[in-house]
Amino acid sequence: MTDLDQVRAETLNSISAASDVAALEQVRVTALGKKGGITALMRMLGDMGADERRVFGQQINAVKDEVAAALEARKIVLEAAALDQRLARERIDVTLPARPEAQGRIHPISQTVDEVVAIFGQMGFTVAEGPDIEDDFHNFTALNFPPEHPARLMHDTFFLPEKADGSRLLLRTHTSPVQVRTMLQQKPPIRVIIPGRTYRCDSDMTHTPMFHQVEGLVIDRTTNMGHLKGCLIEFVKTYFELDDVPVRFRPSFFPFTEPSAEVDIGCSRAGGELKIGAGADWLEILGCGMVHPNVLTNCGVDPNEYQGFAFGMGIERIAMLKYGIPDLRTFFESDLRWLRHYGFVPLDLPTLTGGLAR
Ligand code: 2NL
Repeated sequence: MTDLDQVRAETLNSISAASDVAALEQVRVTALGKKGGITALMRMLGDMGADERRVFGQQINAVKDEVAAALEARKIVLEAAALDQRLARERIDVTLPARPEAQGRIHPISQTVDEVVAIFGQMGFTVAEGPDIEDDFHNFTALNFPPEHPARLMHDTFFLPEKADGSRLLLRTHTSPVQVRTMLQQKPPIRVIIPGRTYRCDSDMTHTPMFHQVEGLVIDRTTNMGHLKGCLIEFVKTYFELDDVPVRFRPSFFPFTEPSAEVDIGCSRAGGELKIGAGADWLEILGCGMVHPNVLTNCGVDPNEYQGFAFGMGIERIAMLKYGIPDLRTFFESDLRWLRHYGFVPLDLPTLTGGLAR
């Protein structure tokens, strides 16, 4: 047996014995690499005479081709085996039952915001957000609160320490400054709702220093009181999941709207139990009005071209009414037993087709 026969036989044996792609690569290097057996034989060609070199050269090339083909064939087999192993290892039985139900609960505030967003989203509103820390212009001045007007005091504002220039930032007392920012940034038509935290220095049975509001704003060339009424009546029916609920618009006052109204819905308090829907009594649920021309002007919107309506409501209040939560202060006590009782399952997202709350 010549050296070539021996290298050929050993290499082909090692190829069939290689148990994975890495071992196979090692075999290739041992035969064909710089210091490989076949490579060493090829170096001998240089010392041969022309006839001998031609014969040996052909033999060695044939062996190289044979080895290359064997390497390739073995590689395909080993790669397929490796893939099979990996598929077996990563196998997932998709028919297994889902994991046990999540223990966490969605807080009624988040749930209510999600429901309100779903309802107004369907009507074509987008959601906007803004900073909790505001300045006097966005929270008061732009909204037509006269300077030193008692309305500013009415809001029981939390102020931050005074700055060198005498001005002081504040915690927003309503979400309206976000509408101001929206009007300053976007051109009409505008349809936005703004859910968010608000702050007032007030704490008793029915007030917490931090609470939540959703406000809405619609601005277009011909937006009118009829649009406001239609939009809010539709909202109330969808939110309380009642086909027929009496709605009353009662004249009111806000510095930023003219005319202004408060919206009451029908209810019954017979037997000491509150039931929303037809009944002898009324329940106030939100405030609204046509945006005051001064506010439009302050926000860069020409009141001779555009008009709009706005509304605002307290999230805690509408959550308490819908879900029968009797005490406002329990919202922020972080009591897990309360959350297990009043909270919502994370995957039950509110949709108008699937049901708002389940
Ligand atoms: C309420 C009443 C309201 C608004 C909020 C608003 C915002 C801009 C211009 C005009 Cl930028 N109005 N917001 C209007 C009417 C009522 O809230 O009872 N909130 C809890």
